Amino acid sequence: VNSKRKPSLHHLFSLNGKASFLWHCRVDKDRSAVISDTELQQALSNGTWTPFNPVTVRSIISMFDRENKGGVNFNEFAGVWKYITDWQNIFRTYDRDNSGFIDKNELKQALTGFGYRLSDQFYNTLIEKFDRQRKGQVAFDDFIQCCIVLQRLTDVFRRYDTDQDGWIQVSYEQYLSMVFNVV
Ligand SMILES: [Ca+2]
Ligand SMILES: [Ca+2]
Ligand SMILES: [Ca+2]
Repeated sequence: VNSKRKPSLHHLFSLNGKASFLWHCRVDKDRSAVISDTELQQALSNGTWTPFNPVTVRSIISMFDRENKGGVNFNEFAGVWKYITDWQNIFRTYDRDNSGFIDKNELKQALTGFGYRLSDQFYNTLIEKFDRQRKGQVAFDDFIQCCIVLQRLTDVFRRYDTDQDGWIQVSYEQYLSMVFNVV
């Protein structure tokens, strides 16, 4: 019934000029001047009634948390907000049928648009890995997570694939270093 609900920031931030006020009142619930994972998670919607993927929340917070304080301050939060809004626009662009989910074909179009060249079979693997709700397609939060992980893994691979032919040969310890860069 609610599959048509669109991902949103719960309309917290529709008024730019009021962002600071709203930030203090609505997102930073404990008034600590730092937005924690839990506080951000509560401010976000994935378009379904399930809680926003905590792994995605952690990925985003750690991306903007420059001092490793386990959350983001007001300035950093502006970056978080823009990042999520950008993803929201991307998600809406590729959710062609407006279903509130990205299915395999939509994912293929999105990732191809980002420059990835992946086989049809690998898209099944991606959906299987990131479809937290077991619907055969991915919600907003899982879509972001899929793209973040794919980009991290690709970046590490590229560092080793110096001739850019899509093949690498790595030793055991190089392999461990590659994995440590991602996990
Ligand atoms: Ca707080
Ligand atoms: Ca869709
Ligand atoms: Ca190579």
